Amino acid sequence: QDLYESPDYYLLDELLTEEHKLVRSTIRDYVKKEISPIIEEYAQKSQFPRQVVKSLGEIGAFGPTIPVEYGGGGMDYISYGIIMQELERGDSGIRSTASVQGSLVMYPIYAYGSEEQRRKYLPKLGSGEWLGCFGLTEPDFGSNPSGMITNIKDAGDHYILNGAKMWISNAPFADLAVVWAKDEQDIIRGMVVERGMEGFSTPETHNKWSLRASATGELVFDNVKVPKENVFPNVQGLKGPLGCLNQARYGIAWGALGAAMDCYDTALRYSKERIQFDRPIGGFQLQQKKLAEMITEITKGQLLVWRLGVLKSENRATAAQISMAKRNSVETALNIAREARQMLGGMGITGEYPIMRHMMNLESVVTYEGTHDIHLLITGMDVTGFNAFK
Ligand code: TGC
Ligand code: FAD
Repeated sequence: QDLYESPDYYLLDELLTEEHKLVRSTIRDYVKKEISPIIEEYAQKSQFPRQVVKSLGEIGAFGPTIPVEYGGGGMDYISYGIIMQELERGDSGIRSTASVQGSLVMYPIYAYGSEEQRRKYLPKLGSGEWLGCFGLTEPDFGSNPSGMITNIKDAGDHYILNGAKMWISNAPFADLAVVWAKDEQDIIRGMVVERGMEGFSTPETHNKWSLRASATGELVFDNVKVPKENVFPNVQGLKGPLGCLNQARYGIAWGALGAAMDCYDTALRYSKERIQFDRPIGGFQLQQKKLAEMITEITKGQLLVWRLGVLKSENRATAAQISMAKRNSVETALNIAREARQMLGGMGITGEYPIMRHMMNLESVVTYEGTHDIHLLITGMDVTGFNAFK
């Protein structure tokens, strides 16, 4: 990894500012020193490296676009994308931890929360002192979160929360959860539920073959008393959680390309070193075809996310544009991971190389934050005007 440089076939570095490049080298250095040496072992053991929460906070990976006064980084969306790209070059699970904390926990508190909520939670989340999680998905409502049954009932100065969330990243170690639940008028409301509140538990989900270095769990609410001041005052309805997903999906669009770059880089190096039939396998046309297609798709993806980043920084990116980029980057990365794994032959299935880990991780990435098919239908709806969901 010492020599690592991200592929730049179309001289895209010329589109980046000095600040963008500084952000990239800072995160790249961090991944090289703190993530790459340990990640394979944690993934093999299926353990979350808890120590990264603090260090991710220290390097500014949490809430890069949130204003500095609230504990964020005050950066633009290209910087945010670059951070996600570099983290996911290390591991999708590490990027997940940062995505959830920044886009799904800090963002809603910042965008929908009261001033008191912002001041109370954001600095500690930004620094990594606290870890958060985001509860939208339920056992019976994944792609269609509007059907959720988790609910709150008014009880004077507090609400009583009941229900359960499933597949929640960071849940087992989270200090707090941003939870979406229906009120008595059937309106979706967002709130902060803190660890330690009576009736709130977070059992871990075991036996995953994917994102093994990221902790996943349930959120179970059994008559939890949630103070009214913990409910977000500034949003109601499904657009609340979906607005957070726009932030996280944008980061994934950059992040998945990071995983793709690592697979490509690994396969390219291997193809130059591995001798079969008395020559490097990179000299065979079929291997070159794979590499040529990989770098083509990475380059197309880079252009797409860069342009999306510009639009996002100007507050002009639509949800449908973000959806397209998430789907395209993850599909690109999955295809590249599968081809790259084959290029390494038997070595490709071992933990000596990162490709199989990326490949398995990406099976979650293509599913969460809206599955590949859901994103196809979002684009389909956008271009035809017909809603396939209703
Ligand atoms: P629909 O009737 O279309 O919309 C309801 C309201 O929401 C608004 N809206 C959006 N607002 C902001 N951003 C978006 N992307 C939005 N999409 C829709 C819409 O305008 C409407 O507003 P209003 O004011 O009219 O009420 O909703 P629907 O029930 O038909 O569902 C649409 C659908 C299927 C696209 C949506 O529900 C969806 O995206 N489903 C996928 C679910 C999903 O992505 N779940 C992710 C869970 S979190 C997660 O996976 C974290 S993994 C993190 C990690 O580890 O990195
Ligand atoms: P389902 O919705 O049951 O979908 C099953 C299949 O049906 C999919 O192929 C889907 O594309 C297809 N399908 C569904 N509806 C349609 C349709 N209308 N047309 C065509 N095909 C359709 N959620 C959170 O809230 N917070 C988290 O932090 C979080 N982290 C996660 C971490 C991991 C590791 C995983 C795997 C998931 C996580 N999720 C999280 C949940 C994730 O968002 C859901 O898994 C995802 O939205 C899909 O829901 P589902 O699994 O219930 O699949």
